[in-house]
Amino acid sequence: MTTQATNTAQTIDSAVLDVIARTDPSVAEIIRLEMDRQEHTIELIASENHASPATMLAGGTCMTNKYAEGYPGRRYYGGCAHHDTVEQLARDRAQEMFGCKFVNVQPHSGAQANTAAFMAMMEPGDTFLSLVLKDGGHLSHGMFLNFSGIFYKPVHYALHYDKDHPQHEQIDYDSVLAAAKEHKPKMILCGYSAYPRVIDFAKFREIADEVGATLMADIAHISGLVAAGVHPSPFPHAHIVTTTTHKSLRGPRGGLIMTNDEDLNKLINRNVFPGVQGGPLMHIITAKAVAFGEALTPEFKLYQQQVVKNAQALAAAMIDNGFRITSGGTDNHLMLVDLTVKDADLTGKEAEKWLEAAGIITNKNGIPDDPRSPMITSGLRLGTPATTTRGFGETEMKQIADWIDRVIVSKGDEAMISQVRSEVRAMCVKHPLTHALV
Ligand code: DSN
Repeated sequence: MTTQATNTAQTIDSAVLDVIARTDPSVAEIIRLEMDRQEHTIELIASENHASPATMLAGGTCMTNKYAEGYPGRRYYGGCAHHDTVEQLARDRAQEMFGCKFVNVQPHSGAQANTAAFMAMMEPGDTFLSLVLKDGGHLSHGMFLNFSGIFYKPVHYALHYDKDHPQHEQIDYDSVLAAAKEHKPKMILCGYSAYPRVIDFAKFREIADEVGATLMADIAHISGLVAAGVHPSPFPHAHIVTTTTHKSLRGPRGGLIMTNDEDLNKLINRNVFPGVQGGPLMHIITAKAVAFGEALTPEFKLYQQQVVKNAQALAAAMIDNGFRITSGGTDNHLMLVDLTVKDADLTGKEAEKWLEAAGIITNKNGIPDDPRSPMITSGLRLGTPATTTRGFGETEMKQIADWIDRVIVSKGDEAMISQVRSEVRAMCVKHPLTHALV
């Protein structure tokens, strides 16, 4: 990366802030503080990333000024020619990226995508089978306060819980089959928010076929890995695939729904608009097109390979430091750290707070079968998409594991936090985001 490139990114950032500051210095200052936070802390939240300046800027253009309800060539408003072109481009790129026939690029988020997908596959009151939230599922996979638990009937499969079993804390496909046979769900859902292992989509499809269910894969977390061929694809196995666009895929905040089935595609389109959404966010669809273009490059494949190598290096270093990684390791971009083997009283809540003070951003997360509440937890979820974007490799992962260990073993000692904070800052300065992203 050249100095010229670094300067370009810094110039863009300060030019954008100057424009905002002329109208609204208060908001410009908030953005400046957040830029500084992102630049000088280590982001280990598995669902976050740093989108490129091109992606972020595309999302801040005049494309926001247009109502474009409908789809390319069939809109309810005039003046949509360029919105038709960009939406079609985003669709074409997403189809190429995931090797599928139909894509709806309009969902505002992953939860919106899942809502429309559920409506395309089921009637209210229908039963679906998913992984229970506490084992790594997602709110929109049947949590009782979410639309999915209010309007549909969730039943769940489990992970293996048997320390002596080679697949301890991994999906128990026998339990999936048994639950499918018992409950005869209309739909089976796979894809998770905190699951570190490869998902066997072919096996899920076999089970779905055996009970006459449709198969939905929510690949929100792993879609960047899937696009790069670093995790097996849910196609051709899943009938419907949903994802967010801002996690490992490194695009703007948003969602996608994909299928190979023409009839399902019609149902998906109708259920996104007018089913659950009005006017699409055309500026975000424009930014999605930019990010998908980036995801089709050879550099993106190398990036995703490094994301997995970094996760494996971080997991190994955490294990060396005496922590337990659930299921014994990771095949993807994330891991769950069981803090209790190191210290039975330690909670995810405390560890998250101490690490944030030291400039290492994580989230507390339940571990499989966690007796503690989701606001306390026995674990931390760590992920490597964002740190890999800024150019960290396996050496930095080992260093990060050592910092985490020092902060946690010190039980949040202020002097230790302050020491680690300054070392973290120095590493961030050595790997500037502005440098990495242009
Ligand atoms: N909130 C996201 C995550 O952190 O995994 C899931 O939507």
